[in-house]
Amino acid sequence: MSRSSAERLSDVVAEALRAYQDSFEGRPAVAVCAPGRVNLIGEHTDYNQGFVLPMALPLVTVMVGSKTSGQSCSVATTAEGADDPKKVDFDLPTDSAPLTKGEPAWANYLKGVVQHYRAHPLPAFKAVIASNVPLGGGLSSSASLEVAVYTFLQQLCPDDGDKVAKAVACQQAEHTHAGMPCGIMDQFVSVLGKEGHALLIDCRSLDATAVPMADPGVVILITNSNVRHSLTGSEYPSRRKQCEKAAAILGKSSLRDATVQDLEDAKEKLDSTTYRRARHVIEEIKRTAQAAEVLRRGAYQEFGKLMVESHNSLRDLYEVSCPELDVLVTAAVEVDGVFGSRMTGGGFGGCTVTLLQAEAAERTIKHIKERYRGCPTFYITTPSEGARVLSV
Ligand code: GAF
Repeated sequence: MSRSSAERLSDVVAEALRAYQDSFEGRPAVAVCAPGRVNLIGEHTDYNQGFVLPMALPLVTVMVGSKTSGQSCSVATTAEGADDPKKVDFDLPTDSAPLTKGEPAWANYLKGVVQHYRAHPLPAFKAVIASNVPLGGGLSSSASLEVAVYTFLQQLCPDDGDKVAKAVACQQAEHTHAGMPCGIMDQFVSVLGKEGHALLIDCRSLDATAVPMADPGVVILITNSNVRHSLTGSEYPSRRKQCEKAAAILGKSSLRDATVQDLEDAKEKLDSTTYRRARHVIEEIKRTAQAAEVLRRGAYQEFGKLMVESHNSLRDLYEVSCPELDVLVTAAVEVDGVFGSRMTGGGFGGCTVTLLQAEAAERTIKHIKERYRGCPTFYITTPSEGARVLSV
């Protein structure tokens, strides 16, 4: 926590360079990185075409490598938690032989992005991936990997530079090769994140507005519960289906177009689970637009209140929280100087995000440690830049 983000980035780059030397010898021609993210508010709204308000983190996935001749690519990973084998070889895709998913799981993100890359012909390459985004911690380790791979490929075979299309291609990779029907938030902010700003993303138009967060007296504390419940795999797609069902019953193309009044009018046609899911989404979309406006004014108390409302709604209506996240949020908001706290990301474990006065950070961490039975990890953080090319 005491290390600066620049130091942490150079650690990951050094690790990638060492692994490259071990695996392939020499120095790579290209180095890039792409950040993980934390979402301040607007949860499970992206696939309902609503608003989200994430920011890019100083935690990144780095990819270093070089072009090679022929058709065969070779990529190794040093990322903690990646399944075996840590090195894969595969041929560039062709129309008759596309890259398909398989094992190891970490390589599916890589192969998915190669398959969905938007410019041709791609040369073969050898590369190493390293990351300090905690895997499965709800800080978008997957999106940061996808966006790092895409950014790397751009250096080998430039595309048209359309950043939104880049995010969409990475989202497609996650759908087809990781089997996760995610929304656009994580890939979008990993590509377009802006230092010192959160991004208010309209997930319908795919427009984003940067909201400044440069008050030195206010910080973001991320607390990783270090738990991941196995429900995640099936629950996310099922939530998505419930939302689609609710929208169809309300006669809307998405819940973005629905109001609480529409929901009340149709209450008799909805089972209680579908009603609660839709209620969360409709209110969360409204809360997120309001939160961005409040943040712009520096009204942190109001912002904090909206964060807590969001958490309660995710816990009670959307049912994606878990006891560990609830304890972390309750503990955080007990501390003087904390504006608000909530779970962040898909849920069922992972992290909470807390907005607080900088001077309250130490006592908040101490208090959470006393109240939480598990082994939390803390990051005090500020908004960072999206994917970028590094010098080698
Ligand atoms: C995951 C998904 F990948 C995002 O698209 C988003 O839906 C989020 O869960 C919940 O807000 O991170």
